[in-house]
Amino acid sequence: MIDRRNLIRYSATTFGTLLAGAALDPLKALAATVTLPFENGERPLVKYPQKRLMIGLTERPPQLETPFSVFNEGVITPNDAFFVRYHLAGIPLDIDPSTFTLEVKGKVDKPLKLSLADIKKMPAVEIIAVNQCSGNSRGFFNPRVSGGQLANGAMGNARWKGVPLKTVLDKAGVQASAKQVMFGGMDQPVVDKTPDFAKALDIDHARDGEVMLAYAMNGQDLPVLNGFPLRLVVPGYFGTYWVKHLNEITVLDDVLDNFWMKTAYRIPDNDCHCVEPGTAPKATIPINRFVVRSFITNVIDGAKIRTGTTTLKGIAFDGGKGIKEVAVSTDGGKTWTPAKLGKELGKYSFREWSLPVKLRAGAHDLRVRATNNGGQTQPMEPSWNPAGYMRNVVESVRVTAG
Ligand SMILES: Nc1nc2c(c(=O)[nH]1)N[C@H]1C(S)=C(S)[C@@H](COP(=O)(O)O)O[C@H]1N2
Ligand SMILES: [Mo]
Repeated sequence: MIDRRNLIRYSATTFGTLLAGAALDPLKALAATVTLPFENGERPLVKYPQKRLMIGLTERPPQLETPFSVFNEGVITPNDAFFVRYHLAGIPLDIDPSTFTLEVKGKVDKPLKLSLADIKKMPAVEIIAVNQCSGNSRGFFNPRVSGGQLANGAMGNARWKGVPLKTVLDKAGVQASAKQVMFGGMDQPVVDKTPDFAKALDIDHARDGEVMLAYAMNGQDLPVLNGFPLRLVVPGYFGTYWVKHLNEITVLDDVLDNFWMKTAYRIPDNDCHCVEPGTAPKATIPINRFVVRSFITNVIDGAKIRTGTTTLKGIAFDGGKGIKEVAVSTDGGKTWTPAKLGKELGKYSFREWSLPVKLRAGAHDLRVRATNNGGQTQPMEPSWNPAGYMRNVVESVRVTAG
């Protein structure tokens, strides 16, 4: 088991030792479990360096889901509770920040090799933005689909600090033929046939000034499992583009057609990005921006609460237009009342909301629905796609007052 004192003394270069020595099977050490609200939802609670107890999805590589109660603690997700998603078992554990280099190459006039110190010398920017896995909430899909069976904890909201990707691309001098920019991290497949993880953004998106090379999260170095020492932050876009341990940026004069762009992470090419359950889409596009979502965070499904006035609270977010309105229903969606919105922390952040409601004795079906500044909202019925991406149905929280 990991010793708490070790955790406090932890440094990036000892991470590998800690993980190898202590946590390869942290699950049994604790023997505590939680049950997510779908079939086969039993999960171990696990302890990794720099993380509090998290919901364990896989061990190799470590994949951790945030316990949902964390979202009720505050609008910023603490680093030690932020979810972890990896594809490849060969994750970099012993990273020396003093020798780390980021390479910028491909269709550029001046290829670059930047140290972390070089990057930290450039003018820094900060943004509060949600990172959410495409498969967040996949476990609720009906019919079920394959992939990580996640509840609603594969998302988090943090204050990211770093340099705009544009600054670095401009230094390198992007050539006129550029179409996309490819991002590679230090993690690697452990078997040859697994394709290495790399993602790409269109050149205009990469140069929009918002996409960021981040070295800090909530005022601290990135946690190792969240991409130390440098990661891409793509505000409003699904987590798959937020490449961790980022050490290679390649400007392409073509569209990247590797496994991770051409085969995986694709959604049906239609308005709802959905198909009839059980069928395959005719045409697909790469997954991109978040759809609007909202959650009640202070009352959980199945809870017993006191009759009378309860103040419901929660969070809402979207892909970057910003939240315009949040409405709450206590009768399963028949009638709606606007909630009070919390402080605006930027259009990519979670937005808090609250509303006092009066509940008579008996069963109630609580719902929350957000609308963004683009008029987009959440459907009352879940839509389906074969990969289990982009769930954004109006969720139902059934409670009994008495
Ligand atoms: N290097 C690397 N970066 C990666 C991935 C990965 O497997 N390797 N997974 C991506 C996916 S699918 C998600 S959802 C986010 C998750 O970020 P987090 O682990 O910091 O929460 O990382 C992205 N960046
Ligand atoms: Mo993801």
